[in-house]
Amino acid sequence: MSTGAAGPSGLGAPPADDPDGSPAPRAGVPARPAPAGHLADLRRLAIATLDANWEHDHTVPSRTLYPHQWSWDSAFIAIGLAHVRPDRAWRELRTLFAAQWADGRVPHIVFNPTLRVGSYFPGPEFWGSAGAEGAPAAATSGIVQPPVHAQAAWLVHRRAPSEASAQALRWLYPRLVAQQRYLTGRRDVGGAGLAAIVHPWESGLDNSPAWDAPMAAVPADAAVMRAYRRHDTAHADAAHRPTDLDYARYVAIVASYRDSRYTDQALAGWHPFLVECPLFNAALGAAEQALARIAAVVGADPGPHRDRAARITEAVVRRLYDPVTGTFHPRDLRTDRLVPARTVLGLMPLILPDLPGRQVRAVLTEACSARFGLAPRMPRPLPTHDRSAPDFEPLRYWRGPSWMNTNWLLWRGLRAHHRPDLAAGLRQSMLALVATGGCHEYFHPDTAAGLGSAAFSWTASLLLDTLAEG
Ligand code: 9WN
Repeated sequence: MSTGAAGPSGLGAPPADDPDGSPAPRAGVPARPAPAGHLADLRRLAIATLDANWEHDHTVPSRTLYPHQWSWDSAFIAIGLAHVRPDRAWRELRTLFAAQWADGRVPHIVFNPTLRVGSYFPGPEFWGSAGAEGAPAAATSGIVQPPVHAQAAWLVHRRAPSEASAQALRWLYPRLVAQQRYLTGRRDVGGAGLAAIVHPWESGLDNSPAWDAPMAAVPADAAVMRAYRRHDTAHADAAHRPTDLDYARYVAIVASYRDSRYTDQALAGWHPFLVECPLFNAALGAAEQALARIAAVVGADPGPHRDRAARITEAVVRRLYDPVTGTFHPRDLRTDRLVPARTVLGLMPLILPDLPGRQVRAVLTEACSARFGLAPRMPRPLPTHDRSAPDFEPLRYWRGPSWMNTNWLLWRGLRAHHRPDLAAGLRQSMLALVATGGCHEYFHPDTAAGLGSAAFSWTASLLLDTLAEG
């Protein structure tokens, strides 16, 4: 596979394998603002990437690695499409929500039935959604991803409000409400008003060190993977992906849930992985804030959404904030303890607009520490894991590399909490990242070398949003 950088030189034919020739800024050297012409090139690259990944009624995250529709990808993608193809932005969200289950869950993958068996592992035959009560006609997975969709719908509408966008919101609103009801109802395993995730894939940060402790308790043997064919390692460097032992556990957790026909009843009694994740639950609270705004447009009452947002924020602080470390951690519901790893997940509650000042200050201290390197002038965006941790791995997926979506969420949080100085530094470093590495899936946190898929949709779409809102 190519891990070569794909800068904005390959316009119209995304992405070129060669870098644009500009030297990668060295760690410790602040990125210089890109000249305007350069920014126009970046924008063209992003649009070409999204156009190339458009598939009839949705956007694939990547043609090679992820050829179906993914839930939180579609939300991030819609946010970028709103700047250039607003009709597609709404189509993206409608297609995803057309596959919502009767209980309100929005599946993390909607499978494209025209693709051959084996185009992704685990595919529809493994998930077996057709056998589950309330599953849609389309084949889907049975798990979810962070609920960033209400925020996406609000941002798409806000970018170009029109009768058509108000109509799209009217269609989406009850579905978004049902999604929240599912997560705060059936998924409230801990009884505190937060949602539990039942699989690391539900976090979106699949192999984050945050999941090492809860995953260690899941019985599995890497040899199980001999019975399957992993699709990802045929398209990406195996050393940059989760291990076979990770996959053996992923498969075991899916099998546990699937064999119970994806019921959420009495999960605590039988399911091997149950965690309250700070990013997931911050998204849950931010979704209620977005729903309050959407409610005002569609003629519903915003009040209950504001109340729910306040309750979720309070529970995130009470359950997931550790005053000793000064950051947020996932809570493992099987042990009722906080997971000690300090990952980028711990910074994500900053997206909650009503996060109390004490926690805002703590998150900023953590983000600005040498662990993550946030600053008004910074060479690179934040990595996904604490740089000083012994298990920091700069090349392996969510265990160190920089990703656009976590940085974009933090950037939004900084603006919501009135830190334009830090938001500007982060924005500049995000633009420099893609200018150096191209629209890759993730990046080496020091060199910005592109890793994983070379034409990744949410990198492109969030780049468009970052460019537009300087
Ligand atoms: C499993 C599609 C998805 C993202 C996730 C990312 C990765 C899948 C995989 O790709 O996960 O869902 O096969 O590794 O971790 O965040 O939504 O882009």
